[in-house]
Amino acid sequence: MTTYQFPPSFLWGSATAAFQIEGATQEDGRRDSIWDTFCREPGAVFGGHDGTTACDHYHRMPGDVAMMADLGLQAYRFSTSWSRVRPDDAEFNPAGLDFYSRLVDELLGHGITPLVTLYHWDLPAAMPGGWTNRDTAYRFVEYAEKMYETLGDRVDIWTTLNEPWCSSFLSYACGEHAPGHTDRREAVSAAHHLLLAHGLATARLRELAPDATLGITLNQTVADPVDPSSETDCDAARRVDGAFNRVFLDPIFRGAYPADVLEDMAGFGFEDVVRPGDLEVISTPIDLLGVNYYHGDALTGTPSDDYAPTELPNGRLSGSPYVGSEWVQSVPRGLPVTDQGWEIQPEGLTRLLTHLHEEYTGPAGVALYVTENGAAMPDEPDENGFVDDQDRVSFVRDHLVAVHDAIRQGADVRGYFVWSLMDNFEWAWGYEKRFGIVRVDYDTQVRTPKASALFFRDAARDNGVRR
Ligand code: IFM
Repeated sequence: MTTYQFPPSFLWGSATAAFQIEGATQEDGRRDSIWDTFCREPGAVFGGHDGTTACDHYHRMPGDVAMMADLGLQAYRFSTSWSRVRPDDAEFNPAGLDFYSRLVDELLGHGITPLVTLYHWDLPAAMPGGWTNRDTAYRFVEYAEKMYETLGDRVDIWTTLNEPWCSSFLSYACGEHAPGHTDRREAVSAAHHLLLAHGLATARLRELAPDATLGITLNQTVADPVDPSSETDCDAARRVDGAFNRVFLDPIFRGAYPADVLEDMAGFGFEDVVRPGDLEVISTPIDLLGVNYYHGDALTGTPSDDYAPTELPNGRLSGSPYVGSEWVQSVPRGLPVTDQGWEIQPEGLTRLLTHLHEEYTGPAGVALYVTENGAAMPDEPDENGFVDDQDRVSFVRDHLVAVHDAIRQGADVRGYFVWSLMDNFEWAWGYEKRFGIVRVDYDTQVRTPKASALFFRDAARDNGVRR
């Protein structure tokens, strides 16, 4: 048994997102987000599930914060809902602002550090054109300013966007997420405007709060060729690394879209949306990079019927081709998988963090945080609702060891946020997949910490894990 001890100030937390847990979608002035309208489209979400009630966190927030405190969580990453705070793209909504203000007070009252994410996909449905409209980026800044005005006296750590790859390519090209479009030009336009929104908001928040910790969260993959000696497989890996990782990392850290990505995506309209000065704004210095890691990909450029995309429960196809790619396919490697079929690959997290540190964040003096990592597992509650999820315990433990390895190799990783605090609305999968370390009984809304929650509580207390 080895003990993996983390640096003294390492932050142990859990993460959620507004639309996935809050419910109360039509209460106290909140109005539709693009996810509310998407959920109403027949076949868009598994079982026709929606966010109307979710975990009812909007009404149960004080109890949820008390539960976090009982679990010894030191930090909580949550998102504020633009649709609750400025519904209909009009007046700001005092009741919406008040909810987040009360949440922050409750957290601080329990000694829990708040990390705010300003955008976790629930764009007000009233925004014309969504993220394909450049104006949305400027509206985002107004919203960010308002959130800072409301919470800035108590919140020090802010991230602008969560996983812009999902809110652009997965949403506008793959059709898997709201608004469910399948147009590559729209995806490129959305990606650029999201990045612009990030840069503009970061610059404005920096003016308002010179000492705040500002950043963005990206979901990242580790793209490996299936056969490292095959040129087509190596090229497939390069393309995916470009279209998934570098298309966001390079503009933020280097002020330019990567040349090979522009070449791969020629004809998708970058030249129509990128205006002079945009990249300077997008590369406004940040202090932290949030990394969401779930698994890597083994890529091949050789078409084969063996690797056909799998059908999602909502009838759509997963593994939609990455935008900008020639034919590429992520190939199963025979690794154990989660309940969503995602391969479990902890060593990928070590490689990802050290790579990011060496190539991007280290030279810029930017800290890394793992802002999401976790697994959907086929939970089986006992008669008391307790889930002995040893599979999730192993997942989290192995990934924590991977983070520890990265730190040992020099990566400046300052914290780990398990996804997720509790079972919640898993987007196109509805409530079918469970990621929580706390079980939610959706009939009664009773919360029951799983074995993984108790494991994580002990790891946070000990500032380390043993394996
Ligand atoms: O549930 C999501 C979360 O909203 C964003 N990152 C990935 C999680 C699991 O799919």
